[in-house]
Amino acid sequence: MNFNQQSFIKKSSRKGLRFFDNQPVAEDILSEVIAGLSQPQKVLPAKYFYDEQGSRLFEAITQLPEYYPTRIEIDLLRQHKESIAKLVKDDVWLLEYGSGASLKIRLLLQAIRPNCYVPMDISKDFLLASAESLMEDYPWLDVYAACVDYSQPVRLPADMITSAQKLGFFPGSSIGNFAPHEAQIFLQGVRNTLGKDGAMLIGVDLQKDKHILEAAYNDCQNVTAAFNFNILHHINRILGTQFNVNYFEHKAIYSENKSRIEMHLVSTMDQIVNISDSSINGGESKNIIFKAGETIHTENSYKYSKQSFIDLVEGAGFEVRECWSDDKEYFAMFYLHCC
Ligand code: AVJ
Repeated sequence: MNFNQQSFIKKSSRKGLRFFDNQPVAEDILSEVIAGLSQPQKVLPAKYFYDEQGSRLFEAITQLPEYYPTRIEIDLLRQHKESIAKLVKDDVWLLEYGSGASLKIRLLLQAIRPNCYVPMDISKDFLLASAESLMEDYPWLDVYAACVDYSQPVRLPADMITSAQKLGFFPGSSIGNFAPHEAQIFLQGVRNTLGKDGAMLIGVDLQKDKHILEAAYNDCQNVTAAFNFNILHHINRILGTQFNVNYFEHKAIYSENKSRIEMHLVSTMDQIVNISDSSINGGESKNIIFKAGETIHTENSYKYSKQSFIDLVEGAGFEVRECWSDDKEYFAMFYLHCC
């Protein structure tokens, strides 16, 4: 990722909103997409679901009857927000990874009243729009938005470095998008960003019956399918490729032995998709060949037991201070402290 610091710190036109713009550039996206689609099992990084349309589709998913994680997590935040507020210091900075619509954070703001809220998301327009409406509703809140790809090491600008306590917020079981070994590396990076006195509030989807899991990713209204197809629409728009989504089908299955939901796009026929963008890299071009039935693996969503998740976070330099979950133990929220 190539960038120099200065040019990215902007004063958004929106009143008092500080904004750090480090959105990935097309070059990097092109080489990442070509690399992924050139593998024996074709893959596309899940982060490319999230253009503005993708962020909206995900918000729609969170409203679906089959998609239980968001509802349970919101209940847990409502129930325990006072306990969480008692655990953090008055001048805390709240750093949210993958903030999306910044809806869940609203449940904590009044109780915690952070000194500064730092929403981080790869979807720039959605991030800025969400930050703006938050500032309208919470005029006392200082917001410093950061358009970043948090799956990569994030180097925050100097004026985002503070001696105040930092509370990381990573809801929704987005940690599940990382394979466990990658999740550990990511959490170690977060641990370093939060510092010795830091803390982390993280939501994780727990292992459960396969049918409940598969229903959550194969909803009757096909919103998840639309979300899955959107990765092709997004790539077509930014790289000028000609993927025809009608030549693909949505598939989401639970792998018991890998303890993960896998989402795929299945090619319904033999087809060739050319990936080249003369304006990028002097016209790097490649034909991607699909056989009928071949898939693009678009997302993993790993599910944990409470113990396997405790092992993961302890291995990344955190200690578990609190754990809250619903009666059916479908979803858990952990409050961690940096060791
Ligand atoms: C945002 C990654 C937590 O894996 O459950 C929802 C994304 N994918 N439906 C998840 C998603 C399909 C979601 N995360």
